[in-house]
Amino acid sequence: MKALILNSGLGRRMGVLTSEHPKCMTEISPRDTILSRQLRLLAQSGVTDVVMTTGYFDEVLVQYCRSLELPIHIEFVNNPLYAQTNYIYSIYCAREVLRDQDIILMHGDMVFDESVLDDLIGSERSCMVVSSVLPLPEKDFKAVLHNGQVEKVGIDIFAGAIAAQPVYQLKREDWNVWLDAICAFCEQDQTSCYAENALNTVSDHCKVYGLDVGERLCAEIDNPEDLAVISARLRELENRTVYMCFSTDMIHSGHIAIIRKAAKLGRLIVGVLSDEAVASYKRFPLLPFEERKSLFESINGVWKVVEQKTLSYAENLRKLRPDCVVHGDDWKEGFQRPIRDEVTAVLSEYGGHLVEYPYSREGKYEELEKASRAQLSMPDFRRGRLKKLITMKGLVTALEAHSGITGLIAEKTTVLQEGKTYQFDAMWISSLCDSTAKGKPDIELVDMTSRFRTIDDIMEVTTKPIIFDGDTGGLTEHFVYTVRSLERMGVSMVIIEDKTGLKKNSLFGTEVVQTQDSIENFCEKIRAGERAKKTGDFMICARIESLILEQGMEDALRRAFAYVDAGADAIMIHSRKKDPTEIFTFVEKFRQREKETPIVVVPTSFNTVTEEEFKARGVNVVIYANQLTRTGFPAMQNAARMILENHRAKECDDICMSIKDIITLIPEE
Ligand code: SPV
Ligand code: MG
Repeated sequence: MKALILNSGLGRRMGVLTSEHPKCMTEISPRDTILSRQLRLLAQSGVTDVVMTTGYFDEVLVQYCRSLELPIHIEFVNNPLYAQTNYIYSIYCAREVLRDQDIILMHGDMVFDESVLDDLIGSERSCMVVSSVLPLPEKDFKAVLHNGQVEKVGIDIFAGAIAAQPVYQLKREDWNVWLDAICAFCEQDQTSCYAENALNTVSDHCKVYGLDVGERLCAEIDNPEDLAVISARLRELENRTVYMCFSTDMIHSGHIAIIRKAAKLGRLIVGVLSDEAVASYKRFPLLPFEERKSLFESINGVWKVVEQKTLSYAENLRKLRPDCVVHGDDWKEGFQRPIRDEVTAVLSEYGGHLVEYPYSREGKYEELEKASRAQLSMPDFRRGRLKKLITMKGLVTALEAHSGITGLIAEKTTVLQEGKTYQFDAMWISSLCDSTAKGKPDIELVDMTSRFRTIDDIMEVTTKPIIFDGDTGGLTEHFVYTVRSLERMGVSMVIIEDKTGLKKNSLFGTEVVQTQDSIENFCEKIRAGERAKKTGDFMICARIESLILEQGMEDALRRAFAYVDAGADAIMIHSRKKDPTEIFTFVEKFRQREKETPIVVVPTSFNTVTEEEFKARGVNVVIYANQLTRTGFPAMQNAARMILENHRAKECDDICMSIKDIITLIPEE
């Protein structure tokens, strides 16, 4: 595709402004003349072949074009009769280099928005810029359309006409028809009319359609008043800001394409979601915030990068007041809908607007996303994430999982509330639930090999960090092997409780005989475990049973500090009271001396306390230890009973998942 720019004319109405150079060299902004802007935009749109007709100050014009050093090839064609003829004759002079081409035709005094040029170039059929919203100009071009097709163009036609601009995209076959008509006109000495006069004689065969650009900028500069108006309009355009938000850590061609489009609307500010927001929204980011920020900073067209701390755009929009927000149209439905509604509401507070482009989820993106999920599930990636999440969020939550399917539930369940998404951060492999699933009591009867098998089943289908219930840790000599195995598998934390002998579940409390280990013994076990560790990522958490075994607060605190001194990476305080007071007291007293070591709680009994309150008090990990087991098995018992009672399965159908749902629950790779 070639561009034809008509620059032969005298530009008389510009007065002194054209006393030393042609009109197209008039400055319209600190960085551009009319011509440099046209050429720059053409080059950016990939049109690098230009035919330029010259006449008035032709030498000056040629020198000027060279000085611009744009990646464009320009063929200059002089119209020696420029003072006596109109541009129809300039085109005639250039006919040999114009025939049999798709052409972008524009007058040398046209200034237009970049998006107008994009639409023009992107048009599948020949077209001319028109505007159905602008008033009819007194002296300039107007067009009459029939079924969208241009029937007639001229300056004197008013009836049934709309405003038009001499900017065209012409497909080769249409252009050849028009060019032949131009040649016929010139060969009959009709050289002082418009080229459009020739077009009007062949509009039946030269099918040019109106490209309605509405209010977008596309105007010619004829006189100093036009210049003032258009320069002001450009200043406004160039100061416009556009906002987009990204959560991705993988930039692909789809992102680049939408960034390019957005950058054409103004100076593009990219909001990069904080690590915490990404982790709560989809998955743990492969690249930390700073790296994702640099990625966007290095993309051409991005003016500025800022942090967006939540899924909600409101804070950044109120601060930055961008003229528009750009997004794919996929968020009109689904869980992002409330976020979109909020964006629309905030934009309307100050007159900003939303621009949405059709969104198509690329297969390539799905592939990349799958690959990063696979990476997140690898032991080295998974292991370190619990520590990072604790640092990032202050408080993390873990849900019990005892099989592949319960692992998937912990992995995939998300809830959207008031523009925020919530999901569990980690999984807890409970000794109680693992044993229960195997029909065994929670007395360290299920051996480590079997427990590791459970971990493996879960790891195979999930990516989230794992906290393993290590019971008492067994003999110190055995515990060191457990630590190494868990660490190698990619588990993030093992929690061992300070009991010894035949362990029973803590929720029995003192109803059964349970023996607490001595501080010395347990500290030695912690030290041995710490020595066995190979990475700084893996955490050993010491669980204090003093409150369960009614040994009092002093004992609990003494043990907690001793365990921290022995090297424990975290401590867990347990209680079976409904009233959370003793937990709160412990946390408060522990935090008075120990600011950093993470505190873990399992609020099965004291379950009225919210995560927010735990966080405010200084707790770092909340484990929901057995809720999937306690809800799943009663449902099964109920179904079994119903079948027995009715001697058939029909009655329990209503409480069953459909066969289709169960088959599609787990998609195949
Ligand atoms: C488990 O889930 O196995 C635990 C927590 O150890 S508790 O059952 O509360 O002791
Ligand atoms: Mg347990």
